[in-house]
Parts: sequence; structure tokens; C-alpha cells
Amino acid sequence: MSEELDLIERGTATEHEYNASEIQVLEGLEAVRKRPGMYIGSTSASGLHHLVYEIVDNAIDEALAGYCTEIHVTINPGNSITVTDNGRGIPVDIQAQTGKPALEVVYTILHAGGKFGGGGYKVSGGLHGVGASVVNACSEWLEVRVHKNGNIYEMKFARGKVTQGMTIVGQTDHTGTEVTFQPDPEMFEELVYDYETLHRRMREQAFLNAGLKIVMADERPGQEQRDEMCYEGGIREFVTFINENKTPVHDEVVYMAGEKADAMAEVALQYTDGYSEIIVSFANNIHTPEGGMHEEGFKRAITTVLNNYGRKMKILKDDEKVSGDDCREGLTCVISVKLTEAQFEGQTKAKLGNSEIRTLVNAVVTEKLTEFLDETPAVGKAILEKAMMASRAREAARRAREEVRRKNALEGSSMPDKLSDCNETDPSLTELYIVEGDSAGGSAKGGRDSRFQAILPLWGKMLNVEKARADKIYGNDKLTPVITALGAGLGDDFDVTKLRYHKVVIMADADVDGAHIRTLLLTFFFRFMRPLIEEGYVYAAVPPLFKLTRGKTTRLAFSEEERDAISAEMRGGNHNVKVDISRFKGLGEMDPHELWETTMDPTKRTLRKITLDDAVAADKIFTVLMGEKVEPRKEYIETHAHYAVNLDY
Ligand code: 1YM
Repeated sequence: MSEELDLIERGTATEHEYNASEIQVLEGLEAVRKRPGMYIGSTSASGLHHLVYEIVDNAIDEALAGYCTEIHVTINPGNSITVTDNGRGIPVDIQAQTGKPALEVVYTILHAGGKFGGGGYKVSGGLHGVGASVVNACSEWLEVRVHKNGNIYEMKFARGKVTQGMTIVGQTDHTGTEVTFQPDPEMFEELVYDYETLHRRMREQAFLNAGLKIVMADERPGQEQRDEMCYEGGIREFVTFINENKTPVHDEVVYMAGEKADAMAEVALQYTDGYSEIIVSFANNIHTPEGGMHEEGFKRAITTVLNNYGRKMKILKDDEKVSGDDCREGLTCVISVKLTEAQFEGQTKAKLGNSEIRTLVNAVVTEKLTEFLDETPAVGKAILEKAMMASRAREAARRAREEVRRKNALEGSSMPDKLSDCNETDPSLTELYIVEGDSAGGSAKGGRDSRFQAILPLWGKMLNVEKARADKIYGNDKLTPVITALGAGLGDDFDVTKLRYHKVVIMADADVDGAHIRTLLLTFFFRFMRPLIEEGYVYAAVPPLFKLTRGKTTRLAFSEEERDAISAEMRGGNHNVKVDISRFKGLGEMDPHELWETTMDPTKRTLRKITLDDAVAADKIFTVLMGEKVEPRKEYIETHAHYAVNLDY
């Protein structure tokens, strides 16, 4: 929930002047319709999916309060959503202040929420039930049915307004809440739900709430599918899931938990033989991709514990140390904390600010991890040796880097030979096209606008970086030109502010080889220059697949569906008209002018921004696509052929 919403709530919800304040609060629902972005982030796909999370959050709150064990989320034909739970059911009694059923208040008054019952942690961003009215305001229609007191109570709304007051429509032998809503086409640019997006989120919530059963279903014709998720092991199983295709250093996931005052923390971790670090953290079940105090507490603890253990076991000499980064190489860790007054900070309010949580997590991890290492010395030794290897590799990388710097300084010219740079030097205006193959590179060089577009061709077999450390990357003849051209360093020293181009465009063919080179480059960026992706500087060029010509008219199509649609359109219902269709075989086949016109001209081209809204999913995909295990890769490519080509998350 946004700050503005908070202001509206605090400024108006005074109890003595209820009527006056109610009017202002009701204006608030109008405010949601006027500026939906303030409440659900955006009106694009992300806002559309956010509606589901708001309703599900209410059901999860009910589970946390100890009354609900099962939640169903269904995408209906027509892209409406139904969420049901088997909790107590939203209260239906008449609220003294308003003279209206609590159910109506929850769905029509912005900020209306119940006081949180004892026994659980008050979770979610705000008060229990806050999101319900926001979802209602954003829905063309919404229907809610409550099973309670032996009755089924029903209420209907359209665009936030009551269209059917609360009515008993039948009898029931259980309790629970069922909500169905249709996102308002007047408000959303995107109206089609993505099953995978919802499924990922529901799976995450199932991991975070051990024992809670969540059933996801798609009932749209031709897309029927269903997933049942219930993890008795909670975040332990989350770690196992993330490491599914990796090779663990120790069999068991280490689990640690503790609480103090009104806060609790749990941490699950497992080391793998890989080099990447994955820490996924949550506060009150809300993902905190920017980290914060819980992650800080964890990092401090693990560094101290491993150094102390190493010294105690005489694995580390007296003056020897392993750094924090060394201690986290190959580590997969899930941190979940619950606290009463979570403070969210940072650019996207995705960073936990409560400093008392740092102390708690630090204490829990220090105690429990020390205990674990003492009890399982073989694992302790393996983890410590891994950290020492990381330390040595870091030292080697530093030397390799110095060597590259020294060489550059001696040879004078620092930019790679293959780079055709642009004239502009302000990075916010420039673009680097990384192009597959010398011939496509030639066309791109001929077709570009050299004022602001630079071209770097890549060719031949690239290093698979999945199993490489930074020291192997320096000096690699395929990757060094990329690093040098970008100018922002690598790994620990990557400094995004030194980036020489603010658009880095990967231009590869729309075939298997193209997908391969795109995947390799993205893996490289993901592992060694992650801020480049996180801050939205990486794009994939989208070259057209077909050219359609009728007389003097030429049009381009980017998919087979589009080809068929355009072809029908060009014929205009006339079967005798001839439309000539040719397929672009590859970028290298286009002449410079064609390449500029179709793929590089900023006023006409399509660029796909590579985003990283789910680092866990990205990590899994890269591990599978680039890792050593062949079976999962085959399986992945067979079931996700489409994703393997379109690696945009
Ligand atoms: C499918 C969505 O909203 N479930 C739900 C919501 C509530 C309760 C139970 C509930 C809460 C309380 C007491 C309480 C809500 N109640 C309110 C309010 N599922 C879904 N299940 N009894 C029932 O918090 O004390 C808001 S949400 F405000 F009316 F209490």
C-alpha cells in the first residue's frame, strides 16, 4: 500500500466524526479508480496479477490466525478469478458505526479491516482485509459468498458499488469465503492472466506457510491445468526446490528458527558446489528483493561463525580469514521473518528497515549454525574448505584483473578491436548492439546510426560461464571485449555507474543458435553483472520473421500468428489477391538498410526489456540450461521450448 493511502487513512478515519470521514474515505475508492497505480503499482500485467495477491493475502491472514487450512485460486474462462478459503468467513454482522454488514464495509470502504486476532503475527502490509476494497474498485464486477452460521451470504458489486445487498442464498455445513472478480477492462491494459506468474507466487506462499494447502487451477478452455501445493517442511523445502538441479555439498538443509518479543525469524540453507549466491528473504510473507536488516543479520552471523569455527578446528591459521562473500559462494538460503510493525524502505519499498530484526537473525543463526557445525564436523569442514577455495579464487581474479589493467595501460588503446563505437559519449543516450556473427555485425555496422549506436560482433563458441569463476572470465577472448566495451568491471567490482551505454541490446537470430548465444550472454550478465539486468539496461532485439508484400505495400510479421493475420488483412477478404510471403532466414541475410529499418531504428524497432522480477526462477532456468546435468535440461527444453527461446522473465 502506498504512502498516499496511509495519509488518506490517518487523515480521515477519526471515530467521532464518522459520517464526515466516511464520505472522505468513500472518495478514496474513487481515488483508487482515478489513480490505480498508487494502490496496485500499475495497470499493466503486474497490477492485474496484484489484484489476486490482495485477495489471497486476506485468506493467508486467516490461515496465519489459525483458522484456514486450504486456499483455492482459479482462473475462470474469461479471465475472472475465484479465490476460496475454508476460514471463519468474513464477518456478516451489522457494524454499529455504519449500520452496514461488516462484509459490505470490508469491500466498499478503503482501509476497512478487522483488528487482528491474538495468537498470530499481524501480517500483510496493512490492516487485515485492506486490499479487498481496492480489488473491488478495480473490478468490472465482483461477487463474494460467505459460508457462516449455517448460511450462505451473497453480495455483488460493480466497479466498487453495491449492486446486490447482502442476501442469504442458501444453507451450508461449513465456513469460508469465496470471492470472484472480473478485472475492469476500462482500467487495465492487460486482461489476460498468466498461469505461471500466479503459480509461482502461490508456490512461494505455500513454502512460506508450512502445511497450508494452496490449489491453483486454470479452467480456460484449452489451457486446463492444476497444481496442488502443500509443504510440511516450509522454507526447508523451498531451499530444496531452488537447489533441485544443483549438487549439494551436504545432504540435509540446515534449518534455524527463534523468536524474541513479538518477532520471529526462520532461516533455511544449503551449500551447493556452484559459485552463485542465492538469498531469498521475506518479511511478513512479503518478498524483500532489496534485502535489509534480516539479510544483514544473517550475513554477519555466517561470516563470524565460519571464521570462528575454522580457527577452532585449526582449518584456518591464526592470521587467515574468509570474507563474507567467500562464506556465501554456492550458498542457497531462504530467510523469513515475522514482526508486528514492519518498516519497508528502499526504492521499491522492498527492503526491511527494522534494526531489531538484525539482532534477532544474527543471534538465531550464530547459535544454531555453531551447534550444527559442531555436531556435523564433516559438513563443517566441507563448507569451510569451500569458503577457502572461494577466497583463493577471489585472489586469483584480483591478480588477473590487475594484469588486464596493466596490459591496457601499456598498450594504450583500451577498447576492443572489434568494437565500432559511436560518437556520443553520454551513456544515457548511447546503445551497444552485441551482434551474433561477423556478417550480421557487418550489416549492423552499415545500417546503424553511428552517432549513438555502437556495434560489437561476437562469433564462435562462447565460454559457458555457469561453471566458471571470475578469474577464468578475465582473459577470455569472447567475453573480455564485452567487459571492456561496457566499461563497468565484473563481479565484486562491477560498478553500474561506469557503464558506457544505457541500452545493451543483444541481437541474435530467432533460431536455436541465436537462443543459445542469448542465453549464454544473459547467464554471464546474471552471474557477473547482475545490476545490469536489475536496473533494466539489457534488451533483446526482436527481428522480424516474415516479410509480406502486396504490390508496393510491404509489412513485417514477428510471429506465425501475426503473419497469418497480416496476410488475411492484406488480402482484405479477397482470395484472388496475391500476397508474397518470404521468411528472413537470419540477421546476416538482411542488408544494412533492412536491418536498420526493421530492427535498429528507434522509431520502428521492437526491443524486449530483460527484467528480473524473479531471481529464483531465473537462477533455476540458468542452472538447468547451462549446468552440467543433461536430463533436466532436455526435459526443460522439451516442455518449455518456447521459454528457452524467449528468455525474458
Ligand atoms: C478469499 C478471500 O477474505 N477471508 C477472510 C477474511 C476475513 C476473515 C476471515 C475474518 C477476520 C476476522 C474475523 C478478524 C476478514 N475479516 C475482516 C473484518 N478470503 C478472505 N476470512 N473473522 C473473519 O480479523 O477478526 C476483514 S478480512 F474486517 F471484517 F474483520
